[in-house]
Amino acid sequence: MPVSPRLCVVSVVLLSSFVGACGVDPAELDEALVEQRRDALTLLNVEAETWADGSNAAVSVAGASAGYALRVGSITRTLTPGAAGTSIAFRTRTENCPSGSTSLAVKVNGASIGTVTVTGSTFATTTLTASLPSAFSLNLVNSYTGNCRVLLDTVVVDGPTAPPVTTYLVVEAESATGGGVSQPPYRVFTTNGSATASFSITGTATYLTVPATGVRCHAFFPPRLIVSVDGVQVINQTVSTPTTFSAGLSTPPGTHTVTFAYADNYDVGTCNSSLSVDKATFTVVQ
Ligand SMILES: [Ca+2]
Ligand SMILES: [Ca+2]
Repeated sequence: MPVSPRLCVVSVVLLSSFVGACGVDPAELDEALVEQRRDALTLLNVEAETWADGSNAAVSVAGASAGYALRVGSITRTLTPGAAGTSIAFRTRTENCPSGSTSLAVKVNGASIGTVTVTGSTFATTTLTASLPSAFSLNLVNSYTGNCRVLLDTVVVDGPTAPPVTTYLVVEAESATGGGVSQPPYRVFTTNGSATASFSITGTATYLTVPATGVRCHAFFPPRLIVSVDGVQVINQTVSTPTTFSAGLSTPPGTHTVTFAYADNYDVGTCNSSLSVDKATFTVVQ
């Protein structure tokens, strides 16, 4: 979900990742928030009864998805999941099997990928792991004897699990309120003080970077940057040259505050010690 949609500009930056900017004040935005949806794991989900033909009947059966299953003898169908799959799952049950079980031999493009053992008269799912192309011929052969049959309910092809979606939320220090003054791209503090901005995230913030620089007037008293999230210090560093500071986080979804603070101001004569802080960029994992 977008972060504070009313305050964010949306555009696609990269295919596989997103860069976001979302300050408290829309006028402060200088980057874009974009978002990537997690790809669906399931590539294809077929109601097997739709494959019915003269040899394999669609039968109404309690507990079946969509109310029907396919009474399978021997059948070959083309499946087109559209992307490489990693497994195929069969939801099956037996029908009229004196011994309580039977099996389905499974071939993909003519090569065996395994056997589905079918047991009992309630539906259960068996998953075969296989490297599946984006389109393939699926062949099923029931090993039944006599009246023992397989009722096939659904066939599901899954692809690899999509990686977590990462977004980046930028809170400009200029958009914070409190001490210091806005001198884009920085908020500049010339006396000790702090400024705070709120931000909202729909995922977990796992990392924070804060670019800053400072003017040092005394070797022993360099400017100090303190960054807090929800009032808890996460960065406390001296800074007198342009530096990007970072910290690991575990900030849950919701609305939070980030505070940029300047400490250890130490002026000498006409030298005016200061801290310039640019922004806080949060890595957010959905
Ligand atoms: Ca079904
Ligand atoms: Ca800035």
